[in-house]
Amino acid sequence: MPNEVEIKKAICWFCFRGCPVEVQVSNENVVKVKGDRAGEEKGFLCEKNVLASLSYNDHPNRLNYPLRRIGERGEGKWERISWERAIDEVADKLNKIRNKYGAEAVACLKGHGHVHEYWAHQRWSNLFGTPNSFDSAKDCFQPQLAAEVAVYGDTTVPCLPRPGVTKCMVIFVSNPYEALPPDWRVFVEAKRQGTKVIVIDPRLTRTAELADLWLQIRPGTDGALAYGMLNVIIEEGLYDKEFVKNWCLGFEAVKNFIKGYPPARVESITWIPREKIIEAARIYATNKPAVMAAGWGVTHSQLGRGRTLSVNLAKCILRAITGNLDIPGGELLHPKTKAAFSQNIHWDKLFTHQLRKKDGVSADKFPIMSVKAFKLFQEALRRVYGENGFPLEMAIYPNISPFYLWTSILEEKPYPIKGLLNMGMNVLVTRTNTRRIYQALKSNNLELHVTAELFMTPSAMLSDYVFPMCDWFERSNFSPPNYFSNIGEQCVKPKYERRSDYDFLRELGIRLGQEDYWPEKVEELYNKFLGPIGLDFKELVRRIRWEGDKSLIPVHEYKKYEKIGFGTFSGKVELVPSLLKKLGYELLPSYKDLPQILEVTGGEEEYPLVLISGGRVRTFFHSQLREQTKLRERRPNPIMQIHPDTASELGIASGDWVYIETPKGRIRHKAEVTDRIHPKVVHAEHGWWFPEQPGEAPDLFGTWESGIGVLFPDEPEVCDYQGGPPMRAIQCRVSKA
Ligand SMILES: Nc1nc2c(c(=O)[nH]1)N[C@H]1C(S)=C(S)[C@@H](COP(=O)(O)OP(=O)(O)OC[C@H]3O[C@@H](n4cnc5c(=O)[nH]c(N)nc54)[C@H](O)[C@@H]3O)O[C@H]1N2
Ligand SMILES: Nc1nc2c(c(=O)[nH]1)N[C@H]1C(S)=C(S)[C@@H](COP(=O)(O)OP(=O)(O)OC[C@H]3O[C@@H](n4cnc5c(=O)[nH]c(N)nc54)[C@H](O)[C@@H]3O)O[C@H]1N2
Ligand code: SF4
Ligand SMILES: [Mo]
Repeated sequence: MPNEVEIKKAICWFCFRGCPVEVQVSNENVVKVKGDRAGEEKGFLCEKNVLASLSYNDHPNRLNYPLRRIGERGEGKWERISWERAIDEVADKLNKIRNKYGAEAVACLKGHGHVHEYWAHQRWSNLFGTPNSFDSAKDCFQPQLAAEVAVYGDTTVPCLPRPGVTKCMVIFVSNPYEALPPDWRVFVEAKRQGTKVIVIDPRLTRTAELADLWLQIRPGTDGALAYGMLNVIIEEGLYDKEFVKNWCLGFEAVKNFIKGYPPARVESITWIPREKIIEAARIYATNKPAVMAAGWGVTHSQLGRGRTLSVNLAKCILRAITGNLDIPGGELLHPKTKAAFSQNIHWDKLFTHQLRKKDGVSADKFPIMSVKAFKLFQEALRRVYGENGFPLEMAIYPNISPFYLWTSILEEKPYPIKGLLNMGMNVLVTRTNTRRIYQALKSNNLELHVTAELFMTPSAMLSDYVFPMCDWFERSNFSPPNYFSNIGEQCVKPKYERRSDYDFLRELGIRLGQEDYWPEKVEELYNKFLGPIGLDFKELVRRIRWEGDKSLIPVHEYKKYEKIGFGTFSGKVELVPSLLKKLGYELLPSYKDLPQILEVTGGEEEYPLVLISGGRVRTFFHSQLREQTKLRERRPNPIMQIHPDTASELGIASGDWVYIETPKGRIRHKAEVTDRIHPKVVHAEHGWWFPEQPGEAPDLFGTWESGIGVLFPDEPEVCDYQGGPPMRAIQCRVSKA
């Protein structure tokens, strides 16, 4: 007799976009996955889902039981132990570290693989008492959000164009065709309905093909371009004078500063012809409403504190002075949810314990990550949003600079870090300066390294304990503050001995004195936080997913600032934000920090090409999915793109293996010779490791062979203003392998 098929309404988490899906389940097995046509994605699924859904949940490489290391760290010798025992041992060791060195001697890593429960990890580290957490958000949206919150006390990112309404979109450092597959059609439709498109990218991507104006920029100079656009807009009087007069502070300072960035100078910095800079500025300023869509890579594409701050602030200034803030078809300020529980679910007022204790290891070097900054932000936002009304954790929660994390392990300065709890961050592959990370993870100074993972990754290989985690089929989904779109049901029971991140953290937490904070079922917590809107989780799933009830989605209220002001100290848009000034940042930084940076990244004579990395491909999500055969068949090898002129000078043809080299190391990729890239720039994919290769150290599944992190620096000089390292725009040299 055939088994009955049940349908579950879940959320795909093969990437952080979280598309709604209908999963057919039979006998606790996933038998079919379809896009949910009721969602705004209209049933769209990308190739990750289509080609990996059925092979994922019971893939032979999945981790199924807790493991304890028996050989040397990295030797690949493990024994299976029971959950009880593994958790008891880990809790005991964490406790010993806390008693001996203080809670801050344990650092928590939070990867991008499990965004739906990221709040639980933050909750755990707050309760344990450590300010040392390192989250993947640091590399992408966090620095932008922090700048926005400092300038207008709110965030717009990520804004999509509104077809038929938005007249212009500027895409800085982004390729939504690959990175946001379900939203791509919105970009295409907007263009069809007349939105002018400006794309800034050293590569002619699918997104750049859509452009009316494509600016082939020199990597790492987007801030200078934005300054140049400001120069034209202000000199030609194309800004929104009413808005500037009524709502902006600091305009005169910007106006004076920006005189130093005329198009001719900006051309020499950015390689973009001055006419195009002028044209871009005019198109943007005169086609309102306009959005700067997507673009998370903008920070890690620039080198150093000054440049990262300038690009993020200049984008905020452009949005504001052109009067595009919070108008229909423009830059929507963060859509507010009815119940402002987002911050509560993370902090639950617990962080206040931590506020009285030690700062994170990099807080004095990158003051925006300090407790002082947290308090300042809270103070500025309080007037507009109330006590806990703003999801501040998105923008600035304490997040340490990885350089100081690794050196705190290796050199015990500014104080020792002795334990690492890694929840799904494949550090060895997705971070920079792999050699330093490897040394830190191998070091005897590190007394405990625990990893919670779905697969035995290169990073998990260097752990003392590995815990097997659930995938998205095996748990429910709820992602504040987007609970209207990202809510989904559990489809199957966890297989083998896998558990959800929540259950793992809970088990560990209750052994460490956190028993009051982790109810048995995660849904109980959801219900608690949903209280203010008078619904529970089951009801919410039913109403939103099964009944398509849109009435719960708050209607956006435009220009609310006219009633309550902006969430800054002054209540105005602070073009030169007082908050960052109070933290000692140089505002409106100029483009002067290059020589100091070159010491770390290598000079142009020895390393003549500019390396960019990590442009997204639809097939993979960062370091994930390399074990999925059908996806791997589409992209079996790491690819480096190079221009035909440059390739022929170097004797390189498409399909050749090539070495890419920087002062930090050498890796090899396969060449793709293409005129879609600037002749002085090469682009290499990120996230590569080879699950089919030997995993024991030092091989670590081919980490050293093709992992892009081997090439990139992590030193504070090149880090962004929050302490995150660059992942693009360094010098390199290329040769045939
Ligand atoms: N050179 C270069 N490097 C980059 C970038 C770049 O552009 N260029 N981009 C950077 C950016 S923006 C980001 S966000 C980072 C992402 O870097 P990471 O956060 O490391 O991201 P992933 O490789 O997606 O995921 C890490 C691990 O999470 C595991 N995982 C998946 N689901 C779960 C779960 O539910 N629970 C747990 N515990 N684990 C899970 C996966 O198996 C995977 O091994 O990479 C950065 N690295
Ligand atoms: N399929 C897939 N989708 C993803 C991800 C994934 O791993 N796979 N990761 C997700 C995550 S965490 C993030 S943060 C987003 C990021 O996604 P996006 O915001 O789209 O950004 P990226 O894909 O990082 O980079 C986009 C473009 O920036 C260009 N670029 C490189 N350096 C520079 C520079 O200095 N200046 C300019 N102007 N352009 C430059 C590259 O050529 C590339 O085409 O994607 C998300 N979506
Ligand atoms: S874009 Fe693809 S991988 Fe990402 S959530 Fe949607 S279907 Fe899943
Ligand atoms: Mo990211």
